[in-house]
Amino acid sequence: MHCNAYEVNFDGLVGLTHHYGGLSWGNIASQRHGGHVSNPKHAALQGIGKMKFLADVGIRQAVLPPHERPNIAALRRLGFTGSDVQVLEKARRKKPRLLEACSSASAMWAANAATVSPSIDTQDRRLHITPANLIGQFHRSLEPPTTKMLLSKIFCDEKKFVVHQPLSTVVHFGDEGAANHTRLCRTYGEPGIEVFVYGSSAENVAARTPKKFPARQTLEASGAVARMHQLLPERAIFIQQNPDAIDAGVFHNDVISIGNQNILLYHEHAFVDTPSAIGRIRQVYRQYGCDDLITIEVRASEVSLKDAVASYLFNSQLVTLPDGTMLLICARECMELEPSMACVEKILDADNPIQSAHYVDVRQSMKNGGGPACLRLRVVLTEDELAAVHQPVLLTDGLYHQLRAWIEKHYRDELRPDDLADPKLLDESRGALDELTQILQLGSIYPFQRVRTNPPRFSDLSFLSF
Ligand code: SUG
Repeated sequence: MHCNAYEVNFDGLVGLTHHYGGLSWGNIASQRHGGHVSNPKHAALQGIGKMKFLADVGIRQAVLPPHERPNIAALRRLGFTGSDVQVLEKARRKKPRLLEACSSASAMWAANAATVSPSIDTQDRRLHITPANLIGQFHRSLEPPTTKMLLSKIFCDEKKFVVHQPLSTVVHFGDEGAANHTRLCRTYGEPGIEVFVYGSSAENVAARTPKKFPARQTLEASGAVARMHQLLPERAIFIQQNPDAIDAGVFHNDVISIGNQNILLYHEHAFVDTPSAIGRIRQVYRQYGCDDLITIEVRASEVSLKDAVASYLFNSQLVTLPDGTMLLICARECMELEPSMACVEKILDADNPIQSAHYVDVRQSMKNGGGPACLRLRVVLTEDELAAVHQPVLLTDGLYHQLRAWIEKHYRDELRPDDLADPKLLDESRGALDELTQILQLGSIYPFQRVRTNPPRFSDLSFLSF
């Protein structure tokens, strides 16, 4: 069984309120940079710069729009009342941390938006998408309803795509999406095996768990996603992440391992009992992938867990170029840390399909713990499926230039946590998103647009509550 298929990268466009809230416990970069001044314009330009690079090397690329922030509706649900401006001002005075959380641009990290199984892997031969519930962190738990709505718009052909509801919003089913999921296959169009990596199990309390930082993904969530996606049970593997790695700041598996087609690159301390985990993956891959998996293990003596987290080496994007060779797209930080740089050189020198590396500047995102791979959701699509996707979100040269101009026009180049209550920021944000929905031809999707068709001004909305 084989068909022509592509991996399309859907990147989250950085939102206008991108800031450093220090919101993610267990994410070392986020903690370290909390309170720093951010540059949303730079962040958004770095993001689309990366997208353009991928498109230019021949990889299909698409865009996911930001969510509406500050999230006034969420602040209202927390008891802040009055006009929108009053809600912002009260939150700033009484609970500035909540204002920061409700203003986070965290939807940019699209690897956490959902888990995706291509149609060739599923029993009903439709592509399945489960938006992640992201219940581990309050600011991220605000994302799923908008994510579900956006994905349903983009993947709207129900004969080809299924966009599920996120899992129940309880700790038992903590789900962080594709950041803890890797698909291995010979070519994208052939059936693959899907590897789910979890941090803890709600039902197996005897299993070792991290001592310091939270495990965000549960085995129960991964199992439910695999069932919802109608994967053949023998082709879905569940592996426990090493609790010590989580305690070292590896809050998602994509910070410590990466797979693409028939390659798995991972750190020696990525999993609980890494040799037997890799043995299982190899065995299932051999049984169903008709081939041998190429595994590249990076020893702690080469790159320590600390350096892996600092450089985000394993959060590089590993992509297949049109000529069949693979390219590693690393964060600039890898160049700045000798062990990570040496490791990339060693991988390039060795006998494997990874033949080139490229370093991208996504520093604004990195300072919140989001590397190149965090910013994208991989979706394997056949020709027919690609044609059924909402076309205006696919990145063309024209769209790239339009988005650049849109960013230059609307984004601030400096943002402090205190600015989040600025009524002008709310206005700027809504005006920009309104224009973006026109560029991407998405219709009226944001709460503020359901009130009226023209971009509303905060002063006009002061009598309303969402
Ligand atoms: O969930 N950072 C995100 C980073 C997500 C990275 N994604 C992947 N590894 N796939 C998180 O911790 C920080 C926001 C702040 O502190 O302002 C934040 O949410």
